[in-house]
Amino acid sequence: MRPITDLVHSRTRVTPHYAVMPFEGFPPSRLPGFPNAESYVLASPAIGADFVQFLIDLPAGSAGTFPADSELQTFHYVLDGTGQYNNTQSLKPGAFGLTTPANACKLEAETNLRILLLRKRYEPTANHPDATPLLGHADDVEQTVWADNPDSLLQTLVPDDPAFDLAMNIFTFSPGHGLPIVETHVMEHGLWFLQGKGLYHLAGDWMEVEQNDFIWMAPFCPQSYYATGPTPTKYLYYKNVNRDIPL
Ligand code: UGY
Ligand code: MN
Repeated sequence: MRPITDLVHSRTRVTPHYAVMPFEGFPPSRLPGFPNAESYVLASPAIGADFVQFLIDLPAGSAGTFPADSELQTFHYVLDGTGQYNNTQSLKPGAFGLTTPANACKLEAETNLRILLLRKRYEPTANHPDATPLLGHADDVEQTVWADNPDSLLQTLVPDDPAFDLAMNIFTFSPGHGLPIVETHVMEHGLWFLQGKGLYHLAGDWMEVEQNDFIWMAPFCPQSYYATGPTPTKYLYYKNVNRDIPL
């Protein structure tokens, strides 16, 4: 919270095509499965998104659960702290996983745990009637050179495989580098700014963005980015992929 003597000027902007929302503007709420946690809804159908994204602060010694569900898969990514996921994964910054709808997603905090969660309805296909689970750590995911530029590196935390209907990627851009074009595509994005700062082009607006900002981009939102100094940019973003477009 800012001192009461400061002005309340904000970079927050919500439009039909995109939203830039610095974290300071989100009030915490409680989720039924996470009664001890401060939960922040970053994106939901209320803004036009076809997914829900949360940031959850789970205090040390407490736990939270999304119960098994017939439709919703849950992706988790640890921003800070330590804990356990379903008694099968040690949580620390960079740990991630995908829980299929058939399973509960239980998170236990050993130290204060700050975690990003994204929930999406799984879209079955003939070859992949059921969602596929996944566990990993960002440090173990290869950084590949993107767009022939060694100063722009991409990590695909969820493999680019038809078994998965979502991508969760981390971009790392050296200062001065970014997306070399304005891209426009049917996929949505939910983007959490992990590190650094820069300029995001969103539907014709150039927006200053930095660590702890959240950006939602609607389908066909024209978008581009370049990092400004002095540290590299890192952002984690969601994208719906690998499925037909329902008509
Ligand atoms: O994968 C993407 O669509 C990515 N290039 N978009 C973005 O970073 N805004
Ligand atoms: Mn994109």
